[in-house]
Amino acid sequence: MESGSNTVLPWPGGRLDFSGGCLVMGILNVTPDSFSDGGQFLDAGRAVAHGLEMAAQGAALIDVGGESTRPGAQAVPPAEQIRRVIPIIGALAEKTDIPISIDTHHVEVARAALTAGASVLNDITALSDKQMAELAARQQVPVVLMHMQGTPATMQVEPHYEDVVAEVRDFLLARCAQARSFGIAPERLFIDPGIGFGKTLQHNLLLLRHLDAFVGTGYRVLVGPSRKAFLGKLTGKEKPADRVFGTAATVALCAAAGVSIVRVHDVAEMADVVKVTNAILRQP
Ligand code: HH2
Repeated sequence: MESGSNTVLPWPGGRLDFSGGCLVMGILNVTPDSFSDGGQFLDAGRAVAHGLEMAAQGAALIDVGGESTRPGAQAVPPAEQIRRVIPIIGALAEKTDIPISIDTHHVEVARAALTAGASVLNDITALSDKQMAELAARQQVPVVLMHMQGTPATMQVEPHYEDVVAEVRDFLLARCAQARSFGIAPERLFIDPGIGFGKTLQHNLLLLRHLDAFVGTGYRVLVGPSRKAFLGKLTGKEKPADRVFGTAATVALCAAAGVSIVRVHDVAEMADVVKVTNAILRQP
């Protein structure tokens, strides 16, 4: 399978240009309890301003979510997610041209978000709900398929794999095959190893060490290492906001490995990291 990772990806309602290398996705969590930016963007005005700020800082797309999926997080009903995210997606879609993705595994939320102006689905359950697959196929929008062992409530309780890289890759390939059977075009599929989702420190390191196993599938790859707990374990930085340099190391590695999108909180900083890494690898 060849997704044409060096090319432009157009779809109804959006377009991403991968010809310069890795792109940055800015995170906008409209939640009271996200592990890093919880409570910062519950106010709609602040959320929209932050989204526009990330666009100005070099984000190629913005990922809006209304439910924290940090370890131990409680599920948020779809109606509450809709109440949180839809006004923000609507306002952002009016004010910026960059694609907006919706971070949800609930089809009701995804449907409302696409109607409000989002045009990418980011599903941490990799289309476990077939209605989500039908929606993506019908609307011809790109979809991020992420791997998770367990659920956010339980995933960090003794995660276990025989061979984490092979198991995560095979899971994602199976979900891609399923997505294609619903009629989703392969170039619109992004695979994501799900850093921190049912993974120990060692599992996360192995996945990041072997990104070639994911890039080599031919599907475009998205990775979300930003400020996560494994970086705190390695650096001793307890506060997520202090993990920017740790994040930068992983982002440079992702860009060098051929990852198409990195999902990050610190857009200005990571846009520079990606720019320099892309230039070293690609400019004549
Ligand atoms: N990580 C988080 C949420 N959504 N989506 C994808 N595709 N990949 C990821 O790695 C990923 C994701 C968790 O990070 P964050 O949104 O910052 O925190 P929280 O879930 O607490 O809102």
